[in-house]
Amino acid sequence: MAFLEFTRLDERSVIEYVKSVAALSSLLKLDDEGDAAEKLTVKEIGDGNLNFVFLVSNSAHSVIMKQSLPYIRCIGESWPLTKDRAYFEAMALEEQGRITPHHVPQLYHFDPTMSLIAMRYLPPPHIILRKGLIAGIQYPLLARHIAHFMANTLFFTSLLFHSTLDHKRQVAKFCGNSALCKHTEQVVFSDPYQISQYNHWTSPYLDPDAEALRHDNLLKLEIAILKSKYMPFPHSTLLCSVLLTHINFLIVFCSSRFSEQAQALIHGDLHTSSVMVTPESTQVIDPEFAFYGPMGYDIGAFLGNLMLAFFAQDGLVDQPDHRKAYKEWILETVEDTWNLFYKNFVALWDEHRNGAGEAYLPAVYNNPEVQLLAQKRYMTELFHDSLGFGAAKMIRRIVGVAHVEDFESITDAAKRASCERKALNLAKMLLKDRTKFEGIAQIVSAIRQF
Ligand code: ADP
Ligand code: SR1
Ligand code: MG
Ligand code: MG
Repeated sequence: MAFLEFTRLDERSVIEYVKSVAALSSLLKLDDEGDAAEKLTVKEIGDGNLNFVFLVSNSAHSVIMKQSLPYIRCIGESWPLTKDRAYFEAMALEEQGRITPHHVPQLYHFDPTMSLIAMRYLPPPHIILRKGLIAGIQYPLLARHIAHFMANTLFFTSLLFHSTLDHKRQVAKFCGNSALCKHTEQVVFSDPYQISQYNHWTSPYLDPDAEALRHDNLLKLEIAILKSKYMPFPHSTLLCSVLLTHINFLIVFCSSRFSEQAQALIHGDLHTSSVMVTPESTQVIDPEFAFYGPMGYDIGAFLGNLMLAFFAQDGLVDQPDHRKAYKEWILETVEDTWNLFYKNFVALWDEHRNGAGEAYLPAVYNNPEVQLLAQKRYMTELFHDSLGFGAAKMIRRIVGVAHVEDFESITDAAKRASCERKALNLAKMLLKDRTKFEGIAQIVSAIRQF
């Protein structure tokens, strides 16, 4: 069978597909003498929200085949979403794999007609990090690895490394991923703060909390500022004018803060289900939301999801004390991730300050005091962005369309709501007061108080 037009694959047709592609046949040694071809097994293992994932194996090798259909898997055909997302995922896997090969599965093959990616299978004991966090497993290298992944992918795709022309070329390569950005604008930055048919929460316990979000104008202002950093300029201008008609007294403040940020190639969905781990290995998967956006969106996604895991712990065990040491480990990981990210990122900046990056004049780098000031300012703004985006990601997972297994696996609804409320209150505080925090240690202290 030739796959000349888009065809939805199933466990049977995946085998036909693999046989029709030389690169995959060769990986699986299908043309060799012996019984590898006959023993090919296929299993659909997708447990994510959007796509279908097949594990194809035989005695020679195992390959992951990920296909995007023109809708959202966890909702169904009633919510269309372009299948072109596979193209951006393939490009991002390639780019991130080039920058941090030890933390990204190798891309074997991409078929734009079939919206299909073939990549390296991450074998057991790799599991999805979120599942490891629910099971109470510690990963001693996680902070170091994820900080390395984020510092390198973000620095090497930023204007601190790129010339302005290269940067614009790169931005253009990913700007077509606008449908996925639009989706995020809706489910992360808009719906949790308004009535939406997709929103849900642990009702009736969190009914007043969800309603309070919809009436909190200051929170809506903060989320609008972050949304405008996330999305392209024409939208942010529009958003600003809409907002201004409602909150006139904030005109001056608002117009000085609104700006779009094509800061770096971001993963775009870096929650704890986009990371697969063993105690020795950390692998980042699923970058289908990748585009040139604000760095803080990735850092915040990761930190915010660790915080969700922290607040879920008390609901996952009978006695809160049972996970005391584990909760401490999560907090250490939050702190280490930011601190190591900071250290790695600034080290890359120092190392490449005489490179092609044009964001700062050589005069800035030639004066140690000014250079230090420039770096301090940059990193402080990034820290505050990360806190804001992290808070937004926490809120959307409690009252928005897509929730997280950390809380969903707490069967007692009253207990679940109590854990979710603490996370929600922390997130609201972070969103409003993020610029008052000077370092990650203060955030950890604040988390302890909830
Ligand atoms: P979605 O975009 O639908 O969220 P993911 O890329 O997150 O899809 O993949 C869904 C699931 O498939 C993951 O949670 C993981 O269990 C499995 N998976 C995806 N990629 C790999 C891989 N390279 N190796 C092993 N398992 C994988
Ligand atoms: C219907 S929202 C589905 C969510 O899953 C993905 O992983 C993204 O986070 C998206 O927002
Ligand atoms: Mg996923
Ligand atoms: Mg995905």
